[in-house]
Amino acid sequence: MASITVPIPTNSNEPILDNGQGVIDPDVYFQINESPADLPEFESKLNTFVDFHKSKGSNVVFITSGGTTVPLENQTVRFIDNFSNGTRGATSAEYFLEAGYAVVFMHRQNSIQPYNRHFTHSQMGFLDYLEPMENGSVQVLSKYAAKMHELLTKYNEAKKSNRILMLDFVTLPEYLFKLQSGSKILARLERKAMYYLAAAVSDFFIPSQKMAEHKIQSRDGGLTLTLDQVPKFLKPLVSNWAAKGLIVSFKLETDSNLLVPKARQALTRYGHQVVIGNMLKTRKQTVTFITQHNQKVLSLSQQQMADGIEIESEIIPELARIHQNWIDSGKTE
Ligand code: 9Z3
Repeated sequence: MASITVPIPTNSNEPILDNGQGVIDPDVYFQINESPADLPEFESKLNTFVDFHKSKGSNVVFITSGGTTVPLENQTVRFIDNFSNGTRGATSAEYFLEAGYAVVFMHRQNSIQPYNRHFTHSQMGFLDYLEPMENGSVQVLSKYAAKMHELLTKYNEAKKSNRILMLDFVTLPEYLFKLQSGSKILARLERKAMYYLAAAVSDFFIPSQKMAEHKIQSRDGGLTLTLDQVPKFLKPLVSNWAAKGLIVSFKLETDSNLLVPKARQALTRYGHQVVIGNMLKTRKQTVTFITQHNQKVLSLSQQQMADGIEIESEIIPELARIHQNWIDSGKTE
C-alpha cells in the first residue's frame, strides 16, 4: 500500500515519497525521518572501538539483538512491539567472545544481555542469589558462587580487554539509523567485520510525519491503523554500507513450509553470504544455514537440550569457520 491511513490528527499532510510500489527507498527514509538524539554519541563510541580493534587486527562482530518498537504517537504513549527478548543475540555474544571476537552488542534497551542473562532472566529475583552478613556486607549464596564466579570472570575479562561494546536502541527508526551508521563505521574493518542481524525488526511502521503528535484519544471509538512497509534495508547494507563484510541475517517463520524458500529468497534477493532460518517454536533447538551453494541443519537432541547445551554453541563455531574462509578468500566455502 502506497500511503497510510491513520484516522487521527497528524503533523502534516506531506506525501511520502515512494518507489511507485508503496515502499519508500531506504535513502528517502533517512531524509524524511529524524535521526536519534544520541546518534553522535553512538558513533563516537563505535569509532573508538573500531579504531582500537583495527589496530589490533581483531575480527569484530556487530550483533543486533531484541525487538524494535513501532511508536503510534510522536509523543509516544503506545507502541507496537514483538516477542523477541534478545536471547539469541545475548547468548551468541558469549560464544563469539569465546571464539576470540570483539563484539559490538547493539541491543534493545533492557533486553537480555550477555553473562548477566544467567541471573537476570531466571525464575529468581536478583536478591534471591544473595545473603546478608552480620558484618554488614552481602555475599552470594554458596550454591551459586561457582557459576557466578566463572561468568563474572569472563564478563570482566571481556570488559577489561575492551572486547565488548554495549550500544542500545528502542524504536524502529533508532534501530535503522544506528544500523546504517554502525555498519558504515565497521566497514573500515573490511572482511574482518561480521554483521549478525538477530534483532526482530518490524516490517511495518508509521512514518513520523503521518503520526499523531499527542496521545491518541479514545473518544472517537475504535482505532484503525494502516501501516507502511519498512524499506528493505538489507539491500543497501549488503551493496553499499557493509559491502566487504560477512553478512548473516536471520529469517523467522511460523509456517515450516515457508522457511527454506523464504530464507533462500532473501539470500538471492540481497546477495549476502548467510541466512539462518529459524522457526518461532523451535528456534532454541534447530536452525537452518543457507549459503549460496549449501543448506545445512544444526540441531540439538532432547538430551542436549536437557543438559543445557545451547544451539549458539554450534552456530558460532560454524560462522567463525565461514568467516575465516571469507577473510582468506572472499568465499564462504
Ligand atoms: C531471528 O530470527 C532471531 O533468531 C529471533 C530470536 C528473533 C527469533 P529471541 O530474541 O528470538 O532469542 O527471543 N531474528 C530475525 C528476525 C527478523 O526480523 N528477520 C527479518 C525477516 O525475517 C530479516 S532481517 O524478514
